[in-house]
Amino acid sequence: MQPKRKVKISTPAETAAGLKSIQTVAYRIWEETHIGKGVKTLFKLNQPEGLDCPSCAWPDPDAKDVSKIAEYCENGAKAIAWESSVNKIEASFFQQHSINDLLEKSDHWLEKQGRLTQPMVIREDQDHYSPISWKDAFNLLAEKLQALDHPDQAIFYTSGRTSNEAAFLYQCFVRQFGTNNLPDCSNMCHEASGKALTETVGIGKASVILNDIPKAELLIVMGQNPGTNAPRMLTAMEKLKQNGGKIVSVNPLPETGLLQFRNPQKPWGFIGKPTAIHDLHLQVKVNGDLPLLKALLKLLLEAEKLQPGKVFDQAFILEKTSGYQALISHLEQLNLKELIQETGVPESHVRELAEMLIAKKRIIIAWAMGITQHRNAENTIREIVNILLVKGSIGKAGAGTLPVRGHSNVQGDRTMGIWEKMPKSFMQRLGKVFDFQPPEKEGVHAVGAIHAMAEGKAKIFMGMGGNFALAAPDTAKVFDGLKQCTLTLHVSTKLNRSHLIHGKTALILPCLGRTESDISSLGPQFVTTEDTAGRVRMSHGDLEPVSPTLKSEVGIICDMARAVLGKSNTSDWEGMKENYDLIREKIEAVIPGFERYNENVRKIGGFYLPNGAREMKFNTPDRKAQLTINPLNPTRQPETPFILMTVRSHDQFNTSIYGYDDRYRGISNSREVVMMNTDDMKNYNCTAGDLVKLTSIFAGKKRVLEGFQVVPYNIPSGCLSVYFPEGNVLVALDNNSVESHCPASKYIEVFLEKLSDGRDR
Ligand SMILES: Nc1nc2c(c(=O)[nH]1)N[C@H]1C(S)=C(S)[C@@H](COP(=O)(O)OP(=O)(O)OC[C@H]3O[C@@H](n4cnc5c(=O)[nH]c(N)nc54)[C@H](O)[C@@H]3O)O[C@H]1N2
Ligand SMILES: Nc1nc2c(c(=O)[nH]1)N[C@H]1C(S)=C(S)[C@@H](COP(=O)(O)OP(=O)(O)OC[C@H]3O[C@@H](n4cnc5c(=O)[nH]c(N)nc54)[C@H](O)[C@@H]3O)O[C@H]1N2
Ligand SMILES: [Mo]
Repeated sequence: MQPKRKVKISTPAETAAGLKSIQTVAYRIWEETHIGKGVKTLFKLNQPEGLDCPSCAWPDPDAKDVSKIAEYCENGAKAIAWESSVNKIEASFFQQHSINDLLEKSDHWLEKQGRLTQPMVIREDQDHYSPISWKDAFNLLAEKLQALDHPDQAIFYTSGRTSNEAAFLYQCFVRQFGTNNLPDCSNMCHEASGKALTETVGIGKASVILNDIPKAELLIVMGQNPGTNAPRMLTAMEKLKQNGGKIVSVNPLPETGLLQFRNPQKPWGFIGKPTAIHDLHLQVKVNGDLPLLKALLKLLLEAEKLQPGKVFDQAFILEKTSGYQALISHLEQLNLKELIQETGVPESHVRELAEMLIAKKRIIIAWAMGITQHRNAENTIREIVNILLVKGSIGKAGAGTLPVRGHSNVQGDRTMGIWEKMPKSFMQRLGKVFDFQPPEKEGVHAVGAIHAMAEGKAKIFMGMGGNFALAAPDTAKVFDGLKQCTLTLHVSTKLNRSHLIHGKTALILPCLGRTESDISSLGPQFVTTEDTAGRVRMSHGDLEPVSPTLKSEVGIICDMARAVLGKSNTSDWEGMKENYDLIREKIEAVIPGFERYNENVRKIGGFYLPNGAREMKFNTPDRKAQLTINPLNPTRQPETPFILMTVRSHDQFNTSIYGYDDRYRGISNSREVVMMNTDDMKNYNCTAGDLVKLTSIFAGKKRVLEGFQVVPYNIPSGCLSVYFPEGNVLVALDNNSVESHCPASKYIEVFLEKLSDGRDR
């Protein structure tokens, strides 16, 4: 057996960003856009009146803090270059390439072919996509939807790049059609954060804003790789360090962005001395976080007993929280040594972090997928909240919760109603404003959608952006489900695997990207987005669209709604399509916090949505923040030797694979690798480059990934790491979080078997 691409291994980088990141940006922009186009866009990026970067959801600086140079990062720039590619896919491309031919190509190759430019269809027994007019495409969709026995047989997925305006209209259309089947990428991302935070502090979003970070005395970054996935966060972390704050990372991997940083925004930042980022790294075992947090709480409690009132914020606890006594009794029953042993972290490090927590009052805890993509994710997040609450560290400057969102508008999409179970108050207002009776039955989430398709209960799958076939867990099962559908339809900018793993009939509807100008018969329109900190701002693209045939997402939804809803139509789809201010008026009428939306969003920097936790007002049933008791991790199958996590490389945006180099980790030329501890390698008689087979067994069923190359890596013994989405074949559909059904993509129990020697090849 030979690997498809032979991995090259070098020493992981010690410093994030710097000169190399500028060179990488310059190269990518040149390669994709031939300079002019991409550079023009970069200078508008994340400026108060410019474009909201389509990459991650990290907040932008306030207008007064924005320098004249662009606020961008290497990976934001790559996302821009990738979207504004000069390459195009036209009808002739599909004449040349059959589905089977395209299925042989890599995911990198598919997106690299450039932007989709015209609607395409493939019908039963055909093996090539062919062009279809917009009108016929909408009529075909209408015909298929109307032929269903019940609206719940259709599923309407959303990825997180969709604007507020498009997301609001989309959910409105779907609910008028008659279903709440609105799964989204958030179901596989921060769903657990939303749930655990809403229960404990009354709002499922971050309680801090960008300006809080430099004010914190201690920032703990858990299960997040900011250097790659939210690089602009490093600028805020650098400021925190300059103000004397401390940073602690909790991660099975020593991620480069958490070690040192050279700020590429500063004129000579890339040649001067780098800023050291973390003061302490706790190298936890995968999912060692919950016992770690409990151990920390226990150490804090011991210290509080010695110096009452000096460690805990007793006034805050008394006035603002419920559940203190129960939590204390629970902690007293736990055994510190056992907890520490479960974390995999040396006791001295746990004690060092506890000392920092004891001494500090303004603490922020940030987290991302390393915490949420676990079976017990909600428990871990509630434990994070426990620590912040006993310290009184929420609702004041420089203190609070920071779940770092992924996609650039994933938080806004949820605010707009993209959720399978929106609260009654929202549904009532929606029904009133649009004069219809919204469906009451709860819809399916992402995992539920796959079950529904696989069991034949759902027959139509529509994706508003995204790449569901690859992003979802249990690849084989998703593929089967999608293939059984009568219709699959995707509104997309680039070709991806979800277009190839298709239903009996399939449609591709190409749309404008965020970087492109969106001009209706009434003139230029802009859209709005919400970032991780809950700020809503406008975003203008100003590149010429890659093709005049493209429609905006808003335009597509309005035309679709008119075709599908026909006479039962209660909305002014035509008016809203031409004038996005009319959509914002409706959003204002339905969703609290959007008062004078059109006026406020035109102000430089936009506006913040209300956030009770930020003001120490907890919107829970007893109006207090909840201290909770969370059971320890469920026991794993004792015989499985490894826990595997799936992570992103430095050269991808989710399933969009920009290239094969994970520069910071020193892994290049291949993504088919497994990062492995050197002691484990010895035990398995493995050397670098050996090919191995990984097998996960869940509920008696085996799933296999073969031919991956071993990379010796600084990862705890007993833990392995592969890249997402390649690792998704190993994630069993029902291996998900108990409470919010987020796939446990970071907790896959596996066996490893050596197949052949790297040295022989
Ligand atoms: N350039 C770029 N930017 C992106 C994305 C992208 O793909 N590319 N994706 C966007 C999206 S949608 C999202 S959700 C975010 C994702 O941002 P991240 O959450 O940073 O992404 P992952 O690569 O999944 O990284 C998870 C981190 O958690 C660690 N980890 C894994 N398991 C555990 C564990 O059990 N405990 C702890 N403490 N740590 C663990 C991993 O080592 C890794 O450092 O980024 C967004 N931004
Ligand atoms: N094993 C494992 N699985 C995971 C994860 C993991 O860490 N491990 N992470 C999960 C997470 S956090 C997430 S968020 C999901 C991501 O899942 P998705 O959001 O479904 O996937 P993306 O890769 O972000 O989608 C990429 C596609 O979106 C389309 N696109 C890009 N821009 C636009 C646009 O402006 N408009 C429209 N309409 N389409 C556009 C392009 O065609 C592109 O091919 O994956 C999840 N799956
Ligand atoms: Mo995400």
